[in-house]
Amino acid sequence: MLYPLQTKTRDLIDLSGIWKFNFENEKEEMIAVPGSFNDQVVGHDKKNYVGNLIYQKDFLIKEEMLLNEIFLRFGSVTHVAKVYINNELVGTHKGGFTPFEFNINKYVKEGENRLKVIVSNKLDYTSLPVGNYSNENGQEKVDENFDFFNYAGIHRPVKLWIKPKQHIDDIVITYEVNKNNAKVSFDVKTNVENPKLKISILDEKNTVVSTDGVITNVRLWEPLNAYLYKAKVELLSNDGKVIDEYTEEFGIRTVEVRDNKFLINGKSFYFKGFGRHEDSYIHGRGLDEVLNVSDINRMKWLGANSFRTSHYPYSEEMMRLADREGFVVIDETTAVGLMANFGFDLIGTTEKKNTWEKINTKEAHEQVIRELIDRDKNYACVVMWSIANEPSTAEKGAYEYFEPLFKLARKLDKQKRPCTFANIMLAPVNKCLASSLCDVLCLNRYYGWYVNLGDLKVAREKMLEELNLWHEKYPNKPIMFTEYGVDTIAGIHDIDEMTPFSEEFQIEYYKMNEEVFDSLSYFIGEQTWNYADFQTKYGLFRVQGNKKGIFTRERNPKSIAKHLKNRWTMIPNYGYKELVLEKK
Ligand code: BDP
Repeated sequence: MLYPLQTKTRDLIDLSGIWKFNFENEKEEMIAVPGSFNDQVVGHDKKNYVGNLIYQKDFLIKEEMLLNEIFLRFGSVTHVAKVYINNELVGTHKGGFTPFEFNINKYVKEGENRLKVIVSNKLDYTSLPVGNYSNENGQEKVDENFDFFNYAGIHRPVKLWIKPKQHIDDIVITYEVNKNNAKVSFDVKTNVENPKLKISILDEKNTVVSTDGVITNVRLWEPLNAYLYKAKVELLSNDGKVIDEYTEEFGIRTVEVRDNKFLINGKSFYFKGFGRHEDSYIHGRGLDEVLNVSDINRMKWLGANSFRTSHYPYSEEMMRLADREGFVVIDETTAVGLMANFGFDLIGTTEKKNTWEKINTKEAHEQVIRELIDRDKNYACVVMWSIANEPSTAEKGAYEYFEPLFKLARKLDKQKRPCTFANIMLAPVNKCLASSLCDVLCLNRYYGWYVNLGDLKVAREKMLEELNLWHEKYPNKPIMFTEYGVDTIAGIHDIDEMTPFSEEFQIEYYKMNEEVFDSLSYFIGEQTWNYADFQTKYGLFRVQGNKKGIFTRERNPKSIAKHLKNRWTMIPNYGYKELVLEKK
């Protein structure tokens, strides 16, 4: 799916701003779009409302617009959107984190038109993420089956995208790199039979470097040193006139998993970075480009080179920033909460929960894989797909659930990126039934926090023991941590550095983890949990949310930031393991 841009042949109208808003059968108020509704309204009941949210906005259609195809495009609506124009149903979309668009020519008239979006924030055992839904005497509730607040609303921009009648629908980019040269292939989809196309590749100075897909002396996209070419695609009429034009930026890099290594451009890459959330004060999960830019800059300041889009596809705007800045991204679907009766403490029991009989998320899961790959397929920054976060893979049925989903992702991604999922501590090597499907073993581990709290010595031994068992079973699969961390309340200090929640303990915990990472040749990356503190549902383990951030929710650094900065600025993107093990 193409990102909405204005081009010589296309217009774009942004409907962001103040919309009319009401909870079903309640009085109208104002709401800003994009943004979560929850922290724009005031009061516990409103913030936690479950049901239908009604958004309305008037927009203008000019006569000449009707000569073209008018698309109404949503960056995302969380979680279900029913879209009406002038009271007629235009379409429905389920899934709160991927874009969708409808052709609306049939529904609009010249002049004023009324757009209405009925948004549902309901989650249950058929949706992703998974929620525990209840309805007692008309009182609807969603208890999140995951550890972040169920922010909802129109989270990303809404745009009218005016395209020519005959137009380009999509561009799929693949390439082969051979020494200094690359051969790029374009699969261009249009709504025209036997389209006449002209494709040129331009460099960053806008010089045409190729008209046949071959780039000599190719400049590769490198971590934190991105280079983006432009594919200018023109759809021509029989007499050679340009009917439609779209320019897609793209980087060229190779990705391969081989012999315990994650190779980018043939060199062994070390991931340093974060699991993050799209989360901030007031905006909730709504697109905030100021926040995105400042987060990218803070991550760079720390020496990070990567992040995982935990636990849902991030905005297209963030993906484009990452692509431009050279951030390496593990791109995750919305599949979180795939464990019946999820609790906060992770200690849980391995008692039979029958997750794979109880949940019914297959359809939603296939859809999000399709939509995510369709949206992000051309980004060089995306180096791996994460099919899920912490699913209950120790339970019978997990392999059967995941095998077809991995197959689907591998079939859909023409760039053939590696695939993984983030493994939960409750599914260690001798219990996890789905890890064989992964190209890289991504582990979320909390030794010294959820287990062995306050005894980092034992925690270290247990962690090392577990990692070595994974390596024994899968000697060729590289291993990384996609989560590790401890809740830390900024400003709490203690001379006893083993005191949980203190800034001192957070540092000790990280040091212990790092010593283990640095001793293992097959260990290829560290992504902390979390980049910043974030909002969750209420819980005895949560003090106004999850406090495992390296930064506070306001984006101020905790003491650990300095420690990480010192470490990460010394770790090169490539060849770290060779370097650190040689030193020993
Ligand atoms: C893992 C989850 C993550 C949580 C984290 C935690 O993947 O969403 O926020 O642990 O407990 O279970 O902090």
